[in-house]
Amino acid sequence: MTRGKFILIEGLDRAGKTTQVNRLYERLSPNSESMKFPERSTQIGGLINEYLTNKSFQMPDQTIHLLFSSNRWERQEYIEKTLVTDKKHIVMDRYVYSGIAYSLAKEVDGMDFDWCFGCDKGLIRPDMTVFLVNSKSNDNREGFGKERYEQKCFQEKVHEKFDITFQKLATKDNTSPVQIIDVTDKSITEVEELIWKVVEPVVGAKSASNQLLRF
Ligand code: Z5A
Ligand code: MG
Repeated sequence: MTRGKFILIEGLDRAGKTTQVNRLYERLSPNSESMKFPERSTQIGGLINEYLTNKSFQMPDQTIHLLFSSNRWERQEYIEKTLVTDKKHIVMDRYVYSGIAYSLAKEVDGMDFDWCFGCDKGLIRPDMTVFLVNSKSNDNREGFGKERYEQKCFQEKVHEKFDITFQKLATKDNTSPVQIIDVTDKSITEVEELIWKVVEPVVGAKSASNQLLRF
């Protein structure tokens, strides 16, 4: 078997990403690993966690952006080993697109798309990204509002910036496609089936080589 496939689930807050990452990971088990960003268990992840959960913990917007990116870089070797050496699929919860969209939504002078993307250039790129969209607000779902970015008007801006980011990072030959899935009024199981419909052909296809895609 050639290398495993890298499937990324993105979406706004409480869209159900973690729920669906767990479902997909189980479906692909034992040939799968699940991962998430921010990966809060590392030293860098600890700083990110403090920033997200403690609103009085101050940090320049540039610094926290670079920490989110560093957090992805520190896990690259592990991602490569999992896909190429272990030949397992990875189901990922948030990654580069979240990194760019949330920072762009802050509308900080100088932090334009190129600036935000610069530090992520060269990271391993997913074979497919699934973007969960809910046309109703997710703010009634459990846990919403506890962390720094969880405010309705900010989330609307983030949605807009996700769309821009997907357009800017689209590849000409449609390697690494983004599939948008509308989860409005759908049950967890219904969403799971919609995701499986687009992911199954990707995980079922043989890779021509062990070569990984890169941003
Ligand atoms: N961030 C950033 O700024 N830069 C970066 O580079 C990265 C991230 C990587 C924390 O992320 C913050 O970091 C996030 C972006 C920023 N800030 N915001 N906002 P996180 O991923 O750690 O956040 P989280 O705490 O895990 O929340 P979440 O990921 O947004 O939630 P979710 O994973 O999408 O939802 P869930 O946990 O699967 O589900 C939430 C609840 O809804 C739960 O009770 C479920 O049972 C329920 N649920 C799920 N699906 C359904 C359906 N279909 N129907 C009904 N109920 C459902
Ligand atoms: Mg989550």
